[in-house]
Amino acid sequence: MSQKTVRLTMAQAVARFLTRQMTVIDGEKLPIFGGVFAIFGHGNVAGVGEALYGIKDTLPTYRAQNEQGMANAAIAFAKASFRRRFMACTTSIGPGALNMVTSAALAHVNRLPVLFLPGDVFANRRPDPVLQQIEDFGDGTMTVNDCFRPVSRYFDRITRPEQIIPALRRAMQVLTDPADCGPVTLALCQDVQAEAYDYPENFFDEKVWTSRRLHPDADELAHAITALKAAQKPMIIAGGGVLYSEASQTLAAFAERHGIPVVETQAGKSSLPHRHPLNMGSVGVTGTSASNQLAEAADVVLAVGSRLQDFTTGSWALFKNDDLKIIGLNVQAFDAAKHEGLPLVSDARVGLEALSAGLGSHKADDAWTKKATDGKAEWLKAAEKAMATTNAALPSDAQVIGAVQRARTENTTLVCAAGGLPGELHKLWQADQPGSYHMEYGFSTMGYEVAGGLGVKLAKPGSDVIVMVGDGSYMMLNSEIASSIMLGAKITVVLLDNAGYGCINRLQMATGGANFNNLLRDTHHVTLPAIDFAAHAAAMGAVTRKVASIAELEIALKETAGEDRTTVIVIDTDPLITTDEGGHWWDVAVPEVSERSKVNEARKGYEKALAAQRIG
Ligand SMILES: Cc1ncc(C[n+]2csc(CCOP(=O)(O)OP(=O)(O)O)c2C)c(N)n1
Ligand SMILES: [Mg+2]
Repeated sequence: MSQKTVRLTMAQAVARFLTRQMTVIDGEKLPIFGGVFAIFGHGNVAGVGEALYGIKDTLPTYRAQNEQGMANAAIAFAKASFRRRFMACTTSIGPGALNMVTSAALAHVNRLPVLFLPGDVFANRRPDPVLQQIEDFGDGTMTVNDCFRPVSRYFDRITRPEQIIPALRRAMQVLTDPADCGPVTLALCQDVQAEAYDYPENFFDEKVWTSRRLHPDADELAHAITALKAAQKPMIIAGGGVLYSEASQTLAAFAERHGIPVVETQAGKSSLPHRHPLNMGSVGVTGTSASNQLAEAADVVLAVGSRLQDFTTGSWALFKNDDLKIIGLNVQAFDAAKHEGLPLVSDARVGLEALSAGLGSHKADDAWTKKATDGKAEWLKAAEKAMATTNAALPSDAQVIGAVQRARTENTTLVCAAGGLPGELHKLWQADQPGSYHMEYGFSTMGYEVAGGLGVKLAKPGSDVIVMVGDGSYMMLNSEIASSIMLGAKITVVLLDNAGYGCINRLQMATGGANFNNLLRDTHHVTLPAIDFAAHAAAMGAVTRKVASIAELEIALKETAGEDRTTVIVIDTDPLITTDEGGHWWDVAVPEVSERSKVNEARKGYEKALAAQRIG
């Protein structure tokens, strides 16, 4: 057999292969990789660096400031693209590679595709120990990149140039698989990156990837239809899978036709427009009163594209109906069968269509649907009150959210991840378009916000990206502000400075703890830091404002809307106030013995709450 070949280094083969992977979105053929984020060091500059230079006009390389930041931006790109497109990230060996491990876990938890290409030690081991090689005393094959194994859906180490052929094929299969997709790590040994091989030319043929839609199994479908027909009080949980399946319209039609109210998880928020009469809003620990009262009573819960994490299930104490049945409509069997769920392994859109066909004209009891719409009307009043403007010197997070909400356009995408804001936003943010609410709450990684905002902007250049972030998260990772300015990718950052880790301080108080080591004033210090966040962001080139009230915030949001540069607006907020209405208990273990009476009291309350938890 005489296969045509082309002589390339392994790194050149990787680069060329990436440029040949395509997809089709709304009838338009696009490269499936939106670009490569890169921070070079000795472990990748000569091999991968030279190869990326060769393709820079086809697949752009972006220089970031921090490997975790760039990886978060890449992951946000994939999330904002509903997993239809993704990015690659390359680093040197050692610290550069390890800086991406947290992001790998973030992508793993959130089931988001991203290709990591960390450099690795010399496969030939001749210069060992190379700079930044850790040297395991008992295992000659161990390198820092082994840390990626538990947080990658597919991990491989490339120690010969031809290994990249099956590895890249497998990488693409994982990245594009709706059930298995997540981070792929190909650790590229430094010497092998530079080694040449005669690659078959057809390895670089253009390949167009389409999104696979799994159809349900006939028996699983029949069981789910029977359960739904028998339901007196059915409810739908909309998870991230609804968005990734682009099933919003189908879900709306399903809810309307069968009179079933919908509640949304953090990842699933914006599945239905907030105005939709059957959208009850957020559910669980940070749920609306409307959603949670339905969840308490529900007998059949159709969980669509949800991992059912503890914030959704109120640590499994939310659902109080003894006859509760969960139908797990999910592409991933692992999720579909959780908590004795009736599995319905399927793409969300296809699954909902099949269920609807099977249900025919079956409709939930009118009284149940009315309970839902009444509950929503009541909730909306409470939400409006929480978000109303104020003259208070230190407004609440909810009041800031109100101002941002009033300034938003139909093009706004809201980005957030950690702190007190996710809970308040989950309850209060009024999302319209699918994907206009971008919350990383699978891993809730502090520092995701700014970098994530950049990734969203790269994925949706026409979108007005608003990042809401706490002072703590900002301090952890903010340097991709500089990248956003370099790339002309404007984001608006609203920074809420409550001088510390407000939400953890509140959690500490709720579990009987003393105020300790969360708010800056409760820390061991010689001087209390008074951080000038506006000056800090301005030093990176951002347009900045420090505002003293909600009224000033509204003006600043208006004034800076036309700026073409990343803008940071800072406002001081109260660390103690949150929206009381709605919400649910969350299982955070309280010490069983303590010398502090407050802890003992909290423990009593904790044990009582545990009694409501469903086991298994
Ligand atoms: C990387 C990381 N470290 C620690 C935590 C735990 N944690 C969650 S929220 C939080 C405090 C966030 O502070 P800030 O951003 O100021 O928001 P606030 O709670 O004040 O609203 C901490 C420490 C986390 N989620 N991520
Ligand atoms: Mg804070």
